[in-house]
Parts: sequence; structure tokens; C-alpha cells
Amino acid sequence: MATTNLSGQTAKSFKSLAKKRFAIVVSEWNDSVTEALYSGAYQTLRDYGVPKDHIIRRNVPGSFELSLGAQYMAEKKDIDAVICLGCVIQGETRHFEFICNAVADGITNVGLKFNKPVIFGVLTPDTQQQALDRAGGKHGNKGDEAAVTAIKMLGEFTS
Ligand code: DLZ
Repeated sequence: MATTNLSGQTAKSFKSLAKKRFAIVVSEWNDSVTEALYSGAYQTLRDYGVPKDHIIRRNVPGSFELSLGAQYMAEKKDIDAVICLGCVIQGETRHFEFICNAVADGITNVGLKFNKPVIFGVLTPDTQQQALDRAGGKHGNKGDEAAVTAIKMLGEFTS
């Protein structure tokens, strides 16, 4: 399956990004994957010129909690964009569907409620290997892509 891979975009510093503040909300479930997503997102923001102290990390227990974690951060006036990172792996029960649907809807609603970019950086693979392939593996790093998406939504890539 083709995977859109933005990881290879040329990193350039944008002066205006030095003033932007990003929250990254990270799910602790499947943490070998979500830590890799976080590293990718953090490094991409840094590569584009976001200062270290303008990147605020918060953890939540699982992906289901990402929406509320995102809301806590999006309601802060000094946060310009929120990046949500999680990994829900298909299991034998319907838990997967409930979590994926809830977090997709929840994150969408937070962005609309606060009129800010709230980025869906949640992997929903069938297997752990598929997740690792997308967290710094052969399909790139979706954490990088989530950071690029946040920057795009702030207008930094528009001409
Ligand atoms: C319970 C659960 C399960 C079975 N699987 C995952 C998963 O693959 N990825 C993930 O991020 N979280 C999982 N969780 C935890 C839920 O997201 C949530 O933390 C709990 O249901 C408590 O609300």
C-alpha cells in the first residue's frame, strides 16, 4: 500500500516559526512506537526553527485519552497547534474500533472547537511491525509528517 511520505521534505527554518508554540500529546500505549513518533515530530519542529522551549510535551495513558489531552492544551491561549501521537494495534476484539473512532472524532472536534490545528498522528495498524515501519522504519515516520502537517496548517508553507 502506498504511504504518503512527507518525511523527506527539505528542512528550512522559517522565521515566523520561532514565535509559534506547539503541544505534543503522546499516548503511553505501545510506547516503543509512540516514542519514535515523538522523536520524529520533535526533531522536525526543531529542524524548521521551533525553539526547544516552544515545544511542550504531555503524556496520556492511551490513545482514547488523546482528545482530552489535546483539549487541555488547545484551550491554552499561548499554544498555536497541538500534535496528537498514538498507536492503536488491531486486536481480537472490537476495542480497536471504539478507540480509533473516538479519538478521530475527538481530535477533530477539539480542532474545530478551538479553531486551531489539532493533528491526528495516530497509527492504526494490524501489527506491531506495520507500526514500526511507520515510526522511523521503511515507510518513514508519521511523527515527522504530523509535525509538517501542523506547520502547514499554520500557513508556514503557503506562498
Ligand atoms: C485498552 C487499550 C487497548 C486494548 N489497546 C490500545 C492500543 O492498542 N493503543 C492505545 O493507544 N490504547 C489502547 N488501549 C487503551 C485505551 O486507549 C485507553 O487508555 C483505555 O481504554 C482507558 O480509557
